[in-house]
Amino acid sequence: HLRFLADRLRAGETVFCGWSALTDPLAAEAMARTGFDAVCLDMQHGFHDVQSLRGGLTGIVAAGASPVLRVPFGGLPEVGRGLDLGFEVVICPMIDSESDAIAFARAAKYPPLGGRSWGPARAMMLTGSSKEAFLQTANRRTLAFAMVETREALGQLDRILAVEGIDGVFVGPSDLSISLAQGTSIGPGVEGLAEAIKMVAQRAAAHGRIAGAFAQTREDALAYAAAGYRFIATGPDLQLLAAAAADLIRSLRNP
Ligand code: 3PY
Ligand code: MG
Repeated sequence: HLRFLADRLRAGETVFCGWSALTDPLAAEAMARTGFDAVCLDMQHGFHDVQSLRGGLTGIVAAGASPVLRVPFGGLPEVGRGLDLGFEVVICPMIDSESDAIAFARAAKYPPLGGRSWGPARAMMLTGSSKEAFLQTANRRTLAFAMVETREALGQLDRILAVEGIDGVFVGPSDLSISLAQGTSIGPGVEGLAEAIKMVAQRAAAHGRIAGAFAQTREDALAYAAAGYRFIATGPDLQLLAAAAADLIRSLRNP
């Protein structure tokens, strides 16, 4: 593809990212072929592992979309492995404090922003650059998104956003709702969730960072875009498949 997702987001474009839980590379490729700007392979709640990332990334890139990775909880080793494979964006779950954010940035960025370790053989094939050129451009070509999905993270939001090497935040509304409701409830109706979602976009903009969020529904995706979110992920492949199948069988039983 002509431009990296980082360039498009920094230019202020709104990008939509499909979400893949299924490890068959055709699932991610099918989403990438539909016109999504990017597709995220999910190692946290999806079924992806280091093996399935390779084929999934190949399908996404072949379809002209940008490859995005969500690492597992605490998955700092997977941050470097994912970037070495050529993922353009890495999303890290449950970044609750400034020190979590610093550890994530350290894994995702080469010095002076961090301490990423060298070994991007596959990523260099994709960018076609020399070692020197790769090293000089990697920190700005790739994006580190810290997930804000707890009450603690909201409390430290400005400090998380100020960490050099954190390019953006990514709201997980399910976990954030559980945290705000102290485990008594989940979902968009939880008190304080809507305000928190608006506030995160404003604070991100104030720090010159990118606001991203996971949207459960089409309506949420459009509301996030209107609230200033620029990286909007939605539609896990497994759920889309199940929903389309449910519609089809319902319409066949009740023609
Ligand atoms: C959440 O809503 O908690 C998420 O992590 C979305 O992927
Ligand atoms: Mg979550």
